[in-house]
Amino acid sequence: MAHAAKVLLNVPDIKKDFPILHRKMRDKPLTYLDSTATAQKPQQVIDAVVDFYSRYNANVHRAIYELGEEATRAYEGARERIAEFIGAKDPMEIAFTKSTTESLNLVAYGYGLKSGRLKEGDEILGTVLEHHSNHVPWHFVRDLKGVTLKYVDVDDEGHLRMEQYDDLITKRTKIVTVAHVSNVLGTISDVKEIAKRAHEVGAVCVVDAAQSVPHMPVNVRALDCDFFAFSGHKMLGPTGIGVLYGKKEMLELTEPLLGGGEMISEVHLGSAKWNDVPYKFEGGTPNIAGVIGLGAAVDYLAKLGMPAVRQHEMELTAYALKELAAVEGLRTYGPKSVAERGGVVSFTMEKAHPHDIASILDVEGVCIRSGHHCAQPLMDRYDLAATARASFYVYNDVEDVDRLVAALQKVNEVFG
Ligand code: C6P
Repeated sequence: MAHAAKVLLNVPDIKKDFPILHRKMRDKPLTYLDSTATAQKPQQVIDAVVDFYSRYNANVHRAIYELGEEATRAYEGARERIAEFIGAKDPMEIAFTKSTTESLNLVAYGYGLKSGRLKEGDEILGTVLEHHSNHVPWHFVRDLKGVTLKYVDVDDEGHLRMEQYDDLITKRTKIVTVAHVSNVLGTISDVKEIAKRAHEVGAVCVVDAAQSVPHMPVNVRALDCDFFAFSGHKMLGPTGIGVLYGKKEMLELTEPLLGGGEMISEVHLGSAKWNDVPYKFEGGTPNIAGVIGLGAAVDYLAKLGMPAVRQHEMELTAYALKELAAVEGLRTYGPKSVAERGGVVSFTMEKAHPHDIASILDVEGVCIRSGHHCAQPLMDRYDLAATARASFYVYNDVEDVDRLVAALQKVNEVFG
């Protein structure tokens, strides 16, 4: 098969950094095409975590002894590099959580429910392409505060219908929330424009950046969003570590979720005063190894260069869309132009259910996801129960796409 895609990343060298990619799956080379669910980890990240536990494991922000200070320096150093990676003005605008899910819940509870800024009758505007983690927390706010939830639709190709913001944003809108990149369609949202529209009526803009930060250059200051949530495990880092970026003044308005050690400046029997931002959100012993591992992941991605990562994924996606179009009975979803989408391709096949597709691919050592991808409202919008989904990252190349396509031909053979 002709390998048309020209890549800027040196994928053979990158693959060498990922030990898991050298194992066999069902006696076949492992073809991992599910990085949208979670990314694989380079040795550099694994080593950073092992190094912490082997050489300087201690609690952070508490110890006077050198070992504890070493751990604290590594923890806070990672915060600084993560802040720089997303263009935050100040590392104190980075709060550590366990995931995108927790970050979005923190905004919903801490800003939406507890800050006193939302009143009955106010409106929250989302979109139909959100992941469940950017739907359900707002359901909680609706049920407890009596606010109204509204949604911007997508067109048949999966673009947000931007003209709907004209009508759906009103004087009562207090929060406008959107996924930066859809985990199903790959659609890239115009966050800068959406944040501008939100600010025109004094609303805040909350961005689910789970699928953008790992895959493209982002700059929260240029986007001018108020909150920005993402997960470490989708960007080569460990599981169990997430980030909530917030403009300093927004984090100050947000109430903490977890009460406990380190999140306070003083506690008496009847009262407590919160610590400064972002520490008031980091109650209890944090995921120190996770933060340090995420710092190493950010170093790894910064070294590759995020413009190159994005270019690589665009070229690979263009190649995949072309090759998939030649598979009989296969239909892809999402924007046609790779400039408007991330490196994720959802598809269905005429003869096989997505779960059957994924099972047959598994026999070939090809890992893809099938199902509703935690985006059931989007599935409803297209009248689909499920799709199959392949997603690409820095360690994927055209050979991986070729193996995917060859395995899909087998699906057609099996289903006649
Ligand atoms: N999407 C997928 O296979 P957590 O699980 O908290 O790290 O991330 C949640 C999340 C939020 N927003 C978007 C856009 C996402 O894609 C995800 C996770 C995975 O599509 C697992 S369901």
